[in-house]
Amino acid sequence: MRRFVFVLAIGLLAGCAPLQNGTAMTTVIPAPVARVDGDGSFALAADTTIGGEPAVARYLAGALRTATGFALPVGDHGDIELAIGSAPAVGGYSLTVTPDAIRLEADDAAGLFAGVQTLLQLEHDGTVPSVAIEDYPRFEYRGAMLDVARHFFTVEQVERYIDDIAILKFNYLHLHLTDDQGWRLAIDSWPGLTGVGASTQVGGGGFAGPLYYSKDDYRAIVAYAASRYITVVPEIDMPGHTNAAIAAYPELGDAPATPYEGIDVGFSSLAIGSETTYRFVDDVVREVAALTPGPYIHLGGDESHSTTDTDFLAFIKRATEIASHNGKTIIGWHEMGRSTQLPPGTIGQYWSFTTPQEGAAEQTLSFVEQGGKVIMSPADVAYLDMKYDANSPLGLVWANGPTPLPEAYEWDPAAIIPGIGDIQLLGVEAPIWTETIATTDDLESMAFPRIAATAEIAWSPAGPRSFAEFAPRLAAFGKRLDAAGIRFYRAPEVTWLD
Ligand code: TNX
Repeated sequence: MRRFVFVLAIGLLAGCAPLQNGTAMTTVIPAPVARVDGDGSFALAADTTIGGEPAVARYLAGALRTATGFALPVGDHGDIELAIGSAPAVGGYSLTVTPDAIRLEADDAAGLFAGVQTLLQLEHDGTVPSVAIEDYPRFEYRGAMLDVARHFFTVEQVERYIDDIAILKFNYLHLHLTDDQGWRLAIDSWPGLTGVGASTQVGGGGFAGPLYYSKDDYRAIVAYAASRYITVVPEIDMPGHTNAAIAAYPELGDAPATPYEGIDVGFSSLAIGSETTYRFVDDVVREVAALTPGPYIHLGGDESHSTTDTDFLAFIKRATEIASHNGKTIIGWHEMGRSTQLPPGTIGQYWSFTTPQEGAAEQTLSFVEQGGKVIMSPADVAYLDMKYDANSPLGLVWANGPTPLPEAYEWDPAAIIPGIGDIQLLGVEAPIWTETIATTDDLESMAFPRIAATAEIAWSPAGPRSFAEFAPRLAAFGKRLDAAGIRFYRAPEVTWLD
């Protein structure tokens, strides 16, 4: 413990020092808690061995093969040792690099995986600088959300995004699976949801295969995410954002609906007074819960502008009761906090601005008052589908205009709602809505580099944060994105390296 406090103190001092020439290339995003640089470096060679926890060791070998060309052997023990032992704190790891050996230690494989991401960012031209790092996350929940309803993304595309976010130590992928434009997950008891309900997307056709995941497809996504120590959070958005379901089953709505290819929100609602609706909720939630090894299921609840207040409250009470009987902790967008009858421990996801808009702070505090925690996704800084500037070819501007990169970095989730600090926060999430985003290139160039800013806010100790300090680290990170073939927007506030 004493050693750790010492290392921490030095690390914090080091964090304040200006970057030395050359050091910039081996900086890490998200910034670790404590780092002390040593002399010399570890040189990777064709006969360097990797040992310890086998799954993470194999992942590391694969990543180093891409980075260096060496196919390093993996065995019980190695020059690079991934040891299950103790961690400085939950979710964390310690990493020691000397010219002779690399040792990574954590209390589980997920912690080692986080440490491996640090190691991979330190590696440069086949060498890793001598260093001692002690690191752990500020927040337990570090999420990225992908909207596969407005535009569908295939299993392969989602797996690529999982790889993209894994390098930034995200550990949750929230999939927005249903919306007005499409229902994207097969539900055996209501097959029409992925018939008529998945017949289109924003802008209509232009897509060859089916616009939904079979259950096996979905299991493949969940398993792939797990191989990157990422837990999938499925979202079934209700009672609004349900045009696709109603188009498939008119009895679910008060009025008939047809498949929708536009980008308006707030025009659909499930029929609140009909028992069929609750049979539907029960069937869907049961089948989705059965596909979900993780603890959470997201029930939406946002922008239900076509549902009266009384109906909304009645629906949320019944739908959340049904869902909690399926053994999952519920997450809802902050409007769900209008209800004072939530199952205890329900998590609220805040999507208003860094200055809360009408009612949003109260609705979010309601989750805390009912024993739950909060995930922060302030739309004006954490929404990856906002334009970077007025000239961005993709993206929207409704959340207080474009979100330039520095704005995505210089905010603190514990400083938005009085009464919601680190203790009340489960974590931070960066959503990407896909009304204007249809391809992997679109997705990556909108997400990166802003998602690196959100990752640091979710993982690294609380600020003060300065974009001037972040920018050179991001420039170095840009080289890694180039090497990985990840498209990113060369934001003008950073001097990118050639
Ligand atoms: C608001 S924020 C939405 C989504 C849209 C998004 C576009 C929230 C919970 N709902 O339905 O896709 O804006 O940025």
